[in-house]
Amino acid sequence: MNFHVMTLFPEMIRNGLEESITGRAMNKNIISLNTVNIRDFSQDKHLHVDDYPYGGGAGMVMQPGPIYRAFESIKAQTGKEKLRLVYLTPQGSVFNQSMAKDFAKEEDLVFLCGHYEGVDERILEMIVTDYVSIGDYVLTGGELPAMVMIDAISRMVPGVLSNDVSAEFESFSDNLLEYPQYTRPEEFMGNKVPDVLLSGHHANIDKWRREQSLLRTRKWRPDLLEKAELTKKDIEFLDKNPIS
Ligand code: 4G1
Repeated sequence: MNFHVMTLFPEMIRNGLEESITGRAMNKNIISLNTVNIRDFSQDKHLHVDDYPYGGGAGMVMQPGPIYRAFESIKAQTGKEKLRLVYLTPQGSVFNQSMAKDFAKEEDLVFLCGHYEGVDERILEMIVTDYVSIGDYVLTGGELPAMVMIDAISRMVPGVLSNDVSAEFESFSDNLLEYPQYTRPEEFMGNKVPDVLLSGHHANIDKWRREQSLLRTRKWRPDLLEKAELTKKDIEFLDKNPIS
């Protein structure tokens, strides 16, 4: 899968994604990252890419020309006339795991990162196919949202995760929070690992983990529990264990 990112801060995107699992996936050529510096497409002698908003108001707005030409260069490079283009914006649909899976089906995916007060509306109407937000807070630019999306989408691309991790994940994309994890030592500063995990009794371990997931989801993310597919046993267990 090829990610293309139109940004004023290409280094930020590259530096963030070349580490860890996304970095390894790039080295293995399972994904690629093409950062396109919008400033390279300025035709201004001072390399400006922004100007004052018509109608007045605070701050600056990114101009349509450099973004248009940056996108044309990506179309030329891919040889594709139609490309899915995500504009990261607080006005977009809130990103989730099912969107990550859907975007992971694309061969090429283009991101446009805004800065200042945003981007001239006319170029958005011309090229954007998807308006996406990563949540409700104020940021300085769309770069971190693009990195968040690329990370989440990459791990849905076949070959990026090891087989056992992706199989494990599939069984947990079920709207429940994960159960607590423990590793060595068996006792840390007087705190022991739950006995059941040391028992070697796999049915009991699975049951305990399922119950922990149910309890945590009810306590911290009751909104998710409403979307989860609960068995009769799950419901019985929750009813027998009142909220702590
Ligand atoms: C009004 C948050 C403005 C921010 C209301 C999540 C935030 C892109 C995102 C802003 C951005 C709220 C995102 C705000 C984002 C132009 C450049 C927009 C940065 C910009 C709640 C600044 N998910 N924010 N405006 O943060 O790009 O994708």
